[in-house]
Amino acid sequence: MGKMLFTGGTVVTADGSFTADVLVEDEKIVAIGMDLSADGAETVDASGKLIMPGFIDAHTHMSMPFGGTVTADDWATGTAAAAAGGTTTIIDFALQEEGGTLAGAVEAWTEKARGKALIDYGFHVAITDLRDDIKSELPSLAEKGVASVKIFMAYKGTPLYTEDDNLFEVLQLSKEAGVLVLVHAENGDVVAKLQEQALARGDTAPRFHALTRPPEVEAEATGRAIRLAEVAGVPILVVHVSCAPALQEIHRAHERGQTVYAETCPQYFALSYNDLAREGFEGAKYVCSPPLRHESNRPALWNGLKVGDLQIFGSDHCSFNYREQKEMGRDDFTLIPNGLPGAEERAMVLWTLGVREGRISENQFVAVLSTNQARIYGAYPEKGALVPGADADIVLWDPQLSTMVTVGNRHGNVDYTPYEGMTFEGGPASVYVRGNLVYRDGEIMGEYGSGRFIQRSFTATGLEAKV
Ligand code: DUC
Ligand code: ZN
Ligand code: ZN
Repeated sequence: MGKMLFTGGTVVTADGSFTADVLVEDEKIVAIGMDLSADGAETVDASGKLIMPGFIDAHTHMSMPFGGTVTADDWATGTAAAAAGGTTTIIDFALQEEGGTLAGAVEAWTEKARGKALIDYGFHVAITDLRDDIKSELPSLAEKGVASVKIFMAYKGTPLYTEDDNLFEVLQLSKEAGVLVLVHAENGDVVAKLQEQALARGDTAPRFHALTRPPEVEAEATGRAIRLAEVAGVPILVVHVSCAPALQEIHRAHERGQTVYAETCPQYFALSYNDLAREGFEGAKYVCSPPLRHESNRPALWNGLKVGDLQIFGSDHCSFNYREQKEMGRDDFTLIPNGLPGAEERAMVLWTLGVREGRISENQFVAVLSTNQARIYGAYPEKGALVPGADADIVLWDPQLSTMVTVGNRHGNVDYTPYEGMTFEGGPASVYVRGNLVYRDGEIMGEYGSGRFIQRSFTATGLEAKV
């Protein structure tokens, strides 16, 4: 690509909003300022639009085997959905196979993305089998630009489940290895016990998914993981915080001065336990973990985003079709694959319920969708920032856009949407990855396979990004 000049828009960053032109050349931002000269550049009229750094979604599960099946979105349809939501980079979870290596996980995920990714991407590796050779292998992950690992404290009875001793050892090793540890915090033993008891009583409907994973089970695991990180003396990141009691544990850690990062997700704001409790088997469409909560948790979560206890808003996009996939659990809620699509709706949900309702500012919107993610995950300032030298990942956000979500206007590969019939305000008019147009006015414009792997590292931030 050549040169491009975005004119007439309002630049919105994590720090402030101002009127400026943005000049792009050779996939990079080269200048931001008033009345920049076009000088042969193609001009893009951004009037009436907000010019934001491309959104980063560091929580997706594309083509991932899980719950006896594989997620419905592959790297083409999943990144198309993400792009249509203004996302220019995803960081996806590569799973270590039982008996496999961390490098094997990265290789397998590299193959999944090959020829399909429409936007840039990175990986976290989920460690599922912590053998001695894996402990020695850990530092080589960071050298590959894979600067984060995930541990599942939940899903007892599956290879994902990890005991405390292994979680603790990974935390201890993480500093030296240069990787940030992410945790899925739910007490797997207690969930398994509650599930067994529910099934024994004949409680098989989807809503028992939530009733066997109460908020306290998430809060307990969140507090435990945070304390283990404190003992190990390292930062930790808690993904998909869904409820007030779990957030309270994070807030307490911040009061003690501990470095704890935390993510929350759109489904915990736009959907609730009432959806899971819908008539018949309809609730299966809303099964994800941690589960959808009672609405009373929302004020605390909004406050967490506002004051910075929650720094990241990720989608946890983990899509399964209703037919044949969610249906696997018709007679037993524990067999419903856990996960919801949300990469496409993530920013719209946050704009509609957050910015428009005055709960967070447009700058906080950019921070939690983009800048904080880049900083915390070691991709800043190449990603997550509108500054000279950064990749020209740009969203032209149209605050006037109004979208009624229905399965037919989604860009993913799922046979339903949990947001069916909801109307969201604001949305991306066009989306550029390294200056290349990938999405405009409802249409995918980019080339599948053009997304690039991004190397992440903590050499600049030393695992402790200030956000
Ligand atoms: N939760 C989900 O809902 N799906 C994938 C994994 C997870 O932790
Ligand atoms: Zn999880
Ligand atoms: Zn997830």
